[in-house]
Amino acid sequence: MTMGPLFVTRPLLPPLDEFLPYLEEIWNNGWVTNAGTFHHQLEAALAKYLGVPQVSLFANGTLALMTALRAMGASGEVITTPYSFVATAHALKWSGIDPVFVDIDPDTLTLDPDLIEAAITPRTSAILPVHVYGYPCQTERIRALAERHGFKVVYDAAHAFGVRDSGGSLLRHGDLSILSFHATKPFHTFEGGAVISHDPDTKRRIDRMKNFGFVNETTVTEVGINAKMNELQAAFGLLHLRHIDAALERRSAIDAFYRMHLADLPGLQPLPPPRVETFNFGYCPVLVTEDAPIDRDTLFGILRAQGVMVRRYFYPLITEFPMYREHRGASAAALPVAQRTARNVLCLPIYPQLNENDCVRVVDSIRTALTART
Ligand code: T4K
Repeated sequence: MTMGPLFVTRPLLPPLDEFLPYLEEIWNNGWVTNAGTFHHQLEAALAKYLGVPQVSLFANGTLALMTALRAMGASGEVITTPYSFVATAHALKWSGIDPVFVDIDPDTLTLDPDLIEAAITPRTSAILPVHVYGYPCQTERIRALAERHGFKVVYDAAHAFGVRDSGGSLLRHGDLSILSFHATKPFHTFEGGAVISHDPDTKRRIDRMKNFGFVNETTVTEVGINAKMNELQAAFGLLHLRHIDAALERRSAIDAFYRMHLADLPGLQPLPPPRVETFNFGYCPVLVTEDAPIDRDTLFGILRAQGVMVRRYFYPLITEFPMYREHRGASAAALPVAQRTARNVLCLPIYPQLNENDCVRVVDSIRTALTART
């Protein structure tokens, strides 16, 4: 029997006939983009679901991040993490801002607040931490530090859809947060994203910025961009929301299955569960420890050869890409924790459509690879 590939993720696609009524409505009213009905409905539905005051929808997470940084007046240098998807740094660089890299803390794999102070210069304007894999940053320490220095904080919360800590949504932290609704995310709109703000004035400004800066037909008050989410994306988002709780529950069960069946394996260490009230299980990262019988890349090769399409999010580090190598903080010696994590991490397949046999296949492949050599 041949077995197809098990990808690291697959987009959730509800039955097509559930999407058709939305399409019919779009076809009937002829409104496909520029703040249509579904756009407004999804903003309201997401604000309610996420427990946040203001949601501005975007065409994707990268444009949401670029707009958020600009809205906060970020310029000069912004302190950020090397352990993220490259879009985090690209959003800065594309906007003419120099990313300054600081190492991550080994428990949460997020920006280490102890190291931020030493990276500050007169050019620093903001901090851009990432809730990587949905694991919360040390938000209180970052807030205190930013307040002390008068910095803005924009959270790259691309991975943090629906994550809540004891005080509520993780998205309440910082001046702004951004989400990604890319097809690879637990909640997606094919492509998409959002900026989460805390007051109506900021939301209005962000909404203007994503629509060329238009206030009305004849007035443009600032340099804007076209970063709007269209009606097909928004309609799909409304449909996806109807399925999200069941999908997150299934993800949680898969995570628990892996944790249980991989627990006794020498050389493999799942990340400790995050200290949150609600999690989204968007990723399932494990670390191949230094004492493992084979190294991470050997295990990666064996699993991929068997169709278990694990990924090395986030390897290489952003600082290893040529356009970031010379930036402040980018030297390997300054980033020991990020270097070690990028060298050891593997993300296992996790998405609601995985069935029990698929999960057993993932576990068995890893177990065989790691124990065959001991
Ligand atoms: N900040 C952070 C921290 C981020 O992680 C991201 C994006 C952003 C900002 C920017 O947000 P966006 O502008 O993207 O909204 C993926 C995604 O493209 C990217 O959104 C995501 N982070 C990043 C972590 O992962 P790739 O290059 O790994 O995706 P790809 O095409 O290899 O897909 C992974 C697997 O998913 C495939 O092997 C199979 C499956 N897949 C994928 C697609 C696109 C499907 O089954 N169907 C599909 O349509 O970047």
